[in-house]
Amino acid sequence: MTDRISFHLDATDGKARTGKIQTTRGAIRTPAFMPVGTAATVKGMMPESVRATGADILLGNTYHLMLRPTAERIARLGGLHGFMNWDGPILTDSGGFQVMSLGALRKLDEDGVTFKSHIDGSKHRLTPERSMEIQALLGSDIVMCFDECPALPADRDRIATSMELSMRWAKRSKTAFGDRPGHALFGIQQGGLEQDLRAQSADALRDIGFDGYAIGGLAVGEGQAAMFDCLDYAPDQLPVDRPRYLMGVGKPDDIVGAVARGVDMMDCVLPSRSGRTGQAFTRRGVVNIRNARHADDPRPLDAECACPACSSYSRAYLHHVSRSKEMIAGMLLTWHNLHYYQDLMAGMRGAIAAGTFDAWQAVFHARRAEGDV
Ligand code: PRF
Ligand code: ZN
Repeated sequence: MTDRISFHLDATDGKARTGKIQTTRGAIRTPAFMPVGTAATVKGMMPESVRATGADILLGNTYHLMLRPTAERIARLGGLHGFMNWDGPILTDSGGFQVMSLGALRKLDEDGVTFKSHIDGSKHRLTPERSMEIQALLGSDIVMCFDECPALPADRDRIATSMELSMRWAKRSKTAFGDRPGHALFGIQQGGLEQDLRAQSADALRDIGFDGYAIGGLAVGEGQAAMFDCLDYAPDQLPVDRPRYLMGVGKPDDIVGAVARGVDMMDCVLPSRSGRTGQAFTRRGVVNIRNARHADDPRPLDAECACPACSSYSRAYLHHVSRSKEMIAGMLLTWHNLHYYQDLMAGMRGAIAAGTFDAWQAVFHARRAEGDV
């Protein structure tokens, strides 16, 4: 055990990498998928079940937790890990992105952003300093810089101005974070789809110096082809010896494409959110369990999946409880989806270590193309 978060690469295959991030609360095997536990819970899942899917780390949100139950209350109760009964590492997002997507009457200035809560309309303010304070109160293991991210498409001037502001906020985030042994601070690259702005952003972050580097500002409306074009160069602009985290991505094929381009960590609400609406991710693509064709189907959702939903229940049962909006439907489908995502990551880690990632990707795409039969 060390009091520093360290990153060790075990193998590379093309641009794809596999390794470990060592934290005081355990190792994170990379490429890693982080389930989203926005409000101190991965919706519908007990933390031990999330762990059983193969997750090494969870993501939490400054924005939601500062509004309810507040960071100060969580700190008084001993921190987020104990509060939510998850003893593994937690990464927290810094709030800026969620303010922009969820908050009302947002007002952005050089110092920070003022907004109204989506819960009760109350007025709040976030600055880089306050975001660092909240993430420290939560006890987050990996803290994210406070940044700003325009939705795409946006014009180049807007993207440049916003990126420059985010870089000034990155500097303030680093100063406010200070020196906290055992806790890591990640910078966030911005710059939209402009290669030179991404390079400027990467240089600015590297000059400040962070424990890891995120790629922000993608998966905000540009589509997969444009995102992949950006990922053809963006990871290469970041330090090779630090983890690279692609924020808020994505569908299984987005994740595979990102890993192939040199990304080490990802998070997305998709597997948990889709589970609650009857969507299942499988080796043969997306299955909508509410579709009438499953009503009499005694087969498991995915015969190759070892999760509880697939080992103990039929498609007919999952169809019935999902259509009936029973709580167990969201629980079982979320469990399956998170298990599938973690199997996907484990498969990629194994293939990268074996030097067979190209062949692995070919099988991944071929099986999806066969479809659910
Ligand atoms: N910044 C932060 N969080 C994020 C993003 C970002 O750009 C994204 C973009 N996909 C998701 N979450 N701080
Ligand atoms: Zn399953």
